[in-house]
Amino acid sequence: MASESAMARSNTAPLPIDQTRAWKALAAHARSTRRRTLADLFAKDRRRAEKFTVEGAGLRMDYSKHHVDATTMRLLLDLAETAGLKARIGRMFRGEKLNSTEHRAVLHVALRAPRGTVIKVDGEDVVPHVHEVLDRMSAFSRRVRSGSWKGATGKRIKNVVNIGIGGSDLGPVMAYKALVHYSERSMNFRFVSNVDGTDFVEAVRDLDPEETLFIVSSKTFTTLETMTNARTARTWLLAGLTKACGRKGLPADATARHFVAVSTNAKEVEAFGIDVENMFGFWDWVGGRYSMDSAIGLSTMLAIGPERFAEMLRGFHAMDEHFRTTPLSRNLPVIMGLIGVWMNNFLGYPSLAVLPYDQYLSRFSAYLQQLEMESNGKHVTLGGSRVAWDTCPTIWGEPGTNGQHAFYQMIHQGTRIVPCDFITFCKPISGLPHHHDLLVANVIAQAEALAFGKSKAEVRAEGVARELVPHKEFDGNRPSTVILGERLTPFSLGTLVALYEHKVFTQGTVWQINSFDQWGVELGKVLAKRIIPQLESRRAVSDHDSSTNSLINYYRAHRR
Ligand code: G6Q
Repeated sequence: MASESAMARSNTAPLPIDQTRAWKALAAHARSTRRRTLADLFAKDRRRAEKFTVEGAGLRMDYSKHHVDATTMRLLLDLAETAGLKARIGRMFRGEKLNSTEHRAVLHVALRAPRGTVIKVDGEDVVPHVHEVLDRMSAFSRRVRSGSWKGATGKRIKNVVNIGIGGSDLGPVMAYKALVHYSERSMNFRFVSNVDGTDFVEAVRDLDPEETLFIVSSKTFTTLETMTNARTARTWLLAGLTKACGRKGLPADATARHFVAVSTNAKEVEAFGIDVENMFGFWDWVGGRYSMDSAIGLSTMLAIGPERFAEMLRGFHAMDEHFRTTPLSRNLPVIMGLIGVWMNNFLGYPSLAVLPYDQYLSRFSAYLQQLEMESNGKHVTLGGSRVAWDTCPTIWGEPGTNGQHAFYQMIHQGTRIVPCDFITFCKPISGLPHHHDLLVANVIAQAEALAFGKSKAEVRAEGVARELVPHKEFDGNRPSTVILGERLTPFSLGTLVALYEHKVFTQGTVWQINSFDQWGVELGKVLAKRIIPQLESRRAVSDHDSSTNSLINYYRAHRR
């Protein structure tokens, strides 16, 4: 079987993945093992947990509670081989332009490459540029955190508001919440993303403009939501400062003292009134959803400081190295990705719940929704033909134990199987070890209950009334993965995010799709631009379908 790179060299399209011998073998294997339960698998092999647990970069992943055996894993690894995964990992790390529809390299791994590593794009080493920006971010963060950077009226900055959306928001929000324990508690961090004006209003309602710094985070610096919020922020700031300055009048550099930008678009940044000296750049080879460790992470660095940020980058890099160098059979992101393919394509489970048992990871599932679904929610292959197999499942989840008191009912007794990723850490941050034991007992118990359930006989033996027995029975046989880290730190957060980034890469490679573009978000944006003036127009609208016309006209009649 020729790999993608061999195909690319010979200029022929790869065989569709579902036509390959490896795929067909997995389909046959799935049919022949359909009736086998997790209880059967565990009963047959006392060393099962040990055999189906892998470790890397400080994380331990137990995937023994999946419907896999040695044959399944061999066939999945054959599939990875057939898809040319190993070679493609090398191509990503070498800076090849894997994002074929945008002709871009895919180099988030360069964002955490140590100084001295050489990674070239179009013949130029990009790592020195990465470190030049990191150094500038560090110097800036030190000034703000120490109070030597002053606002226009001479007050120190106490509030940082990140304005961005999608990839320029979800990572920063998730990372701030995840690492708030390590943050500078004398400062407030807020995040504004939604064009809904209430997002901005609520974020700044108790803030003093004299003490507030806005980071406008936008790769393009043209995004409707972000630029609308940025302009509103500038108006709010200047109004507040004008009042504070009174007769002295506003200093000429007022905007520049309270606004910095993270962008690739210097021209627009300057046009907005932000000093390009205070612009932190990144590059077209960093996708938005892969950018939380680039300058887009400036709010994270301001919160936790440059040293802790560097520790987070070391965590990312540790997982990058694990992914790049470890044999596929012991490679965490590869195994995670392949198990996902097995469940999605061969067992037919259409969603994945990601359930962190760590309150600090409260936005982790939301972050992964973008990372996974924007990357792999595609129906066209790299070659441009329609895929004949399913791609990304629906990703969802909330932190445990809260989820247990909400939607776990469906996970345990619903009609659809929902595979789960449970994530937790051995050592608590809270200083309340008893709470932590309760938390961890719950995550371990959930995985056990899902896998082994409770039979009718067991329910009866508890003396349950006959008519209640069917309601209290648990089928079990429901798959889950348990990911354990030592403690939630900047380092372990980096490893965890990189684990999922490379899982996405693994799956995108098998599914033969481009995980690095996002054309699917365009159409709605274009149509909204057409509708905006129609909402404000005095004339009734009739050039859409009847539903769209009626929604627009109803809103026009009721908008004020
Ligand atoms: C992510 C996407 C998207 C992007 C936002 C914000 O991979 O590209 O979520 O991050 O649309 O874009 P800007 O940073 O350009 O404002």
